[in-house]
Amino acid sequence: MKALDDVTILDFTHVQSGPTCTQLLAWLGADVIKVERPGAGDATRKQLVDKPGADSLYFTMLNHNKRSLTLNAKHASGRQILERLVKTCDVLVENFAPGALDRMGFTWERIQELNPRMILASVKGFGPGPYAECKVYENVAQCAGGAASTTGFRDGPPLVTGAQIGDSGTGLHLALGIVAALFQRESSGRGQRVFAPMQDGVLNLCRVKLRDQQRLDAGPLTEYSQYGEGAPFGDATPRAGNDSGGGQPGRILKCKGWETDPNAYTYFITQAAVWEAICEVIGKPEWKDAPDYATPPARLPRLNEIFDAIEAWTVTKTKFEVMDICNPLNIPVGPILSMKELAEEPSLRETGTIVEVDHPERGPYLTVGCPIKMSDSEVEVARAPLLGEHTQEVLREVLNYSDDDVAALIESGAV
Ligand code: CAO
Repeated sequence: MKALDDVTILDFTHVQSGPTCTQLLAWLGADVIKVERPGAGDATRKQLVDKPGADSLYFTMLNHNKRSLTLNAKHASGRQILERLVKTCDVLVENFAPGALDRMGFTWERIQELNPRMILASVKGFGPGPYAECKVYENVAQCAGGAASTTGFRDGPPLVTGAQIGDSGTGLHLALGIVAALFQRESSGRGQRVFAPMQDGVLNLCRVKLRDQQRLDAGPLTEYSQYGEGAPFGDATPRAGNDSGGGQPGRILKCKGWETDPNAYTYFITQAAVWEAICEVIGKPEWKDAPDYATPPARLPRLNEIFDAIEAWTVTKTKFEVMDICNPLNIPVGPILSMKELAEEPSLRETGTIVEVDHPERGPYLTVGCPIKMSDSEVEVARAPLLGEHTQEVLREVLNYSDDDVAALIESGAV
């Protein structure tokens, strides 16, 4: 048994945002039928290719546990097949450019005529408004959603982050909307539209920065390093470097080996409740009671000095030694882990968060498995499908086409 057994998804997604969503639904047990253009497929199959001739990691790592059906949506017979799939499936997920699905003949009105229980779930770059018609990729969403203006250092340009909050983040939002719509359909009997704009998803993840925007009205943001540095605040939430963003100040600090290892760093949080333990560990016991250091408000203007003193200690230890010493004292710290270290971490292999998958074209590769663990709906990560691998199977099994029908459809170029 899987959580989404008996749910069939017509997966009209491509690149990253939509595929992230449908991959999650597949891991939760849905039958995901990915529709791809004959001969080409999802453009990511052949992007960032590392093994000539094989599907890329870009594609394979976003499309596990799906079936691939090739179908030309602009061919009359292809459109008929799509109509039959709309009648049969529970959810249509798409992240085409604005208007593309309508141009294929599948407006929301038409979809409802074909199947009133159908849930139509879409990702677009922007919601209604001046940019509704724009095509959008990850970094555009990060910039338009407020992440870039608040990431980086005060004296440097805006920065994008490696976490794909625009694509994968929006895919997550969409998946939640789909599951909620499936739940609501149980009582209403009706499908509905689920819409997740990437700008909105990024802004949702930057919620604390809009919090700070409003706090600026009440004066400088005292937990930001720039407050202690005496730099004036402007009229918008500034970039805060590696400041913690919460009520407990934190920084990234050097550890032993930083001169040669770009990831020999730790995140260190000066949790108020364990201030005395921090003072002991870093060899500053006199700071426990000194009026300039003993309370969180007294420390705020001197965070640079305090973190310099902590770093003078962390730099004598490896990032893992810092963990080993601080964790028993309830001092929150975290090593900066590289992708290499994560890929090799045994505990992540054991929980299925890092999985090795075999692929007929590529051989074995690593992927990130399902990050949601459910006690009654276990996930087995299956390799991504080859282009059109399941075309005949889907036509026969899901739509009951005969062998002769399937042969004629292949001959016509519709699939
Ligand atoms: N059969 C026939 N035609 C098909 C087809 C199929 N199976 N699958 C796709 N097509 C057609 C579409 O109908 C569309 O045709 P028209 O423009 O003539 O209507 C065409 O292929 C291209 O679709 P597209 O505009 O979505 O693709 P693109 O590569 O030009 O743009 C992207 C890509 C991602 C910028 C755009 O899809 C987009 O903005 N999507 C919404 C936002 C989003 O999800 N972005 C995240 C992507 S990951 O970074």
